[in-house]
Amino acid sequence: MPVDLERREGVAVLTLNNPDALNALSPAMLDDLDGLFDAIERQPEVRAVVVTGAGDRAFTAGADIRHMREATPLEAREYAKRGHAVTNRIESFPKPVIAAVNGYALGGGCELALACDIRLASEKARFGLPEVNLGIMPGWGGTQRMARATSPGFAKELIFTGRQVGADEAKAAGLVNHVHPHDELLDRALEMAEEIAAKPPWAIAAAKEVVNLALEGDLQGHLARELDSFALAFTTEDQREGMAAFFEKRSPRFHGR
Ligand code: CO8
Repeated sequence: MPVDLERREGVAVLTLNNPDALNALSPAMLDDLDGLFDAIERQPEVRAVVVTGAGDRAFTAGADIRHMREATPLEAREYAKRGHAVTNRIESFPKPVIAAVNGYALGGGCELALACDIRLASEKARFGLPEVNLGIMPGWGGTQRMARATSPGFAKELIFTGRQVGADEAKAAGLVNHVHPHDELLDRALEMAEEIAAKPPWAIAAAKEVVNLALEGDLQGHLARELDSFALAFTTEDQREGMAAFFEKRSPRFHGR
C-alpha cells in the first residue's frame, strides 16, 4: 500500500510509504490518502490523525515529477486538482490532523503539511517550494497556505528562490509549532494527538472549523486561480527543460518560453 494506516489509542497514524522515491505523492498515493480519510471519518473512536513519512529521509519530496514530466496542461490540471482535493479534505476534516515532518517536505509535500492543522518537525526536516526549479509554480495550495501560515514576504522568497529552510528557520517563520529530536518526533506527535483525542470531539471539530474561518478570505477562489496558473506552466518549454534537468541531474537552463 502506498500509505500505511496504524491505529493507536484514539489516533490514526498515516505513513506515506515509498521511501525509495522519498515518498513522492503519486496519484495512487493521493487516492489511497483520500480513501483512508474516508474510512477514518466513519470511525468515531479515531479522534485525531498523524501524517508522517516512511524512512529516515523524507516526509514527502512532493508531487511525482515522473508523472508530471510529459503532462499536457489539462493532465497537469487534473493532477493538481487531485492534490487540491486531498489538501482541502485535510483542512476541513472534522478531526485534527498533525503533520510529523521527519525529513524533506518539498513542493506538494510542503503543501500537504501546510494543509494539516499542526506541524511538528524533526531536527532533520527541510521545507521548501522548489517548483520554479522545475519550470513550474506551486500547485497544491502553497501560494495561499504558505502566505497565510507565515507571511507573504516569506512565502514569496521560498517560492521565487526555491530555497529550502531547516526546522529552526521554519519554526521562526511560524511554519512549524515545535521542533523535536529526530528519533523522538513520532512519540511527541502521538503524545500531542492523544492529548487532543481525550478532549471533547464536537468542540474540537467546531473550533477547527471556526479557526479556519479566521483565514478564509475567498481561499477557494484563490485556489482556483492557482490551479489555472499551474496548468498554464505546462504550455512552456521551461517546464519540459526544468523536469528534464531534474532527471538528468543537472542545472536547468530557462529561456522564458
Ligand atoms: N518525484 C519523483 N521522484 C522523486 C521526487 C519527486 N518529487 N523526489 C525524489 N525523487 C526520486 C529521485 O528521482 C531518486 O530516484 P532514483 O533513485 O530512481 O534516481 C530518489 O527519489 C532519491 O532522490 P535523489 O537521488 O534526488 O536524492 P538526493 O538526496 O540527491 O536529493 C532531494 C534529495 C533534494 C529531495 C531531491 O530528490 C529533490 O530535489 N527532489 C525533488 C523535490 C521537488 O522538486 N519537489 C517538488 C516537486 S513539484 C510539486 O510538488 C508540485 C506540487 C503541485 C503539483 C501539482 C500536480 C501536477
